[in-house]
Amino acid sequence: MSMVQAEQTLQHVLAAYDFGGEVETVKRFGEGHINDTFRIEARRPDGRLGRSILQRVSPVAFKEPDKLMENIVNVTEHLSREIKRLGGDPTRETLSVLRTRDGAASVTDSAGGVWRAFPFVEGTVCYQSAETPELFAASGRAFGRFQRLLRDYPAHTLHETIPRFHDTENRLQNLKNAVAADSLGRARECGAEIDFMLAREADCSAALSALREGLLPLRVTHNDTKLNNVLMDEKTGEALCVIDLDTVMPGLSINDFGDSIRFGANHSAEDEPDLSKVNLDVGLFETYTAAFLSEAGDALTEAEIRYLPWGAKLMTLECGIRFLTDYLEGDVYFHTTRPGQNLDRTRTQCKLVADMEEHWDELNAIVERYISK
Ligand code: ADP
Ligand code: GN1
Ligand code: MG
Repeated sequence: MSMVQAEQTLQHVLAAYDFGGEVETVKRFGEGHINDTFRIEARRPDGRLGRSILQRVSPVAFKEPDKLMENIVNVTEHLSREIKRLGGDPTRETLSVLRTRDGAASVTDSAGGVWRAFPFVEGTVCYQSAETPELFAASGRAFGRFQRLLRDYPAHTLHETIPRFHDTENRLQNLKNAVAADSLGRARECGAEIDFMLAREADCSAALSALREGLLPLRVTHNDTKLNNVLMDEKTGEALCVIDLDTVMPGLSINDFGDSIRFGANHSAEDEPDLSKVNLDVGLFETYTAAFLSEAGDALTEAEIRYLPWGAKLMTLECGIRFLTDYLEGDVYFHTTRPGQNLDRTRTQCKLVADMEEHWDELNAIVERYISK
């Protein structure tokens, strides 16, 4: 799309909404890997600036955006009711979908792109790494609470917005296919990483087998529980609002726990090229476990708690598999800002998996302390 076309598209989308006044600025915003996110500033009649988030839903990731929006509307309405019932402030503690002038949950541009908007949650900060253990604990309470607030929501009524999203067995198969195709001739650069993943084929079935055997239940899960998918209160430092609800669907609670550990229980960026800086922090694992279970605890079964370390390892392994697949396929899924970024991301995940394996007994001993407490 040319710049002129892009500008026209944006104008068409902006016109569909009442942002509370005349739109003054539209700025790319945030560091998400998937959607195109903009911050809108509009001048209100009282002279103050009102802000909103406008996003184009990624067409690569999400094939059925209408169903995705139906999930988000229903889940945020449920969250809003629950938060109100508990005496909280739903305008800050959950996202809510901003309707178009026609009352729709999204607007489609002439190229078929689907856009939606949310009120900007003011007075919040979005962190890219767990700068302090307190911050990481706060995110654990937020995702634990998310799990608890949705415990009575009928999971089967949610659409699967990305089929087989955390189907690690299938993710490995996709990697094998990408290696076989090797469409860009990149496989020779990443032999060690490919071997690392293939050597863990049996692991890829650990949680799925437990699900098939009825040991782990299907729940309403977020499925993308990175620290940067929760907004922190600027004043109190407490986690306020869980965002990025595109992948809310039936899933495993251990994966929500695990993806947070993957991203946050270390002190390096996801794409850190210097692997000597990439280490699992067992203390942060413990911190997050305590925080997550303090909110989600009684909503989870003993088996779910026992499987939490598997959630951490599998989410990290799976994410590495996905980064590597995308690297081999030409970086078509995850946003990249430099060459080799998806390979660096793959390598950090391999290093973290190796660390988890090294500390496996310790991780299991930590979660064991929360069983029947
Ligand atoms: P992606 O799927 O691409 O990660 P997100 O929905 O997570 O997209 O949004 C990207 C970034 O935009 C977030 O990390 C956050 O910084 C910011 N953001 C999203 N929604 C809001 C909101 N309602 N209020 C304030 N910031 C937001
Ligand atoms: C993507 O959208 P974002 O940046 O929060 C991805 C997650 C990955 C993550 C890796 C819909 O998350 O699954 O774990 O990147 N989201 C989707 O950083 O694929
Ligand atoms: Mg995000």
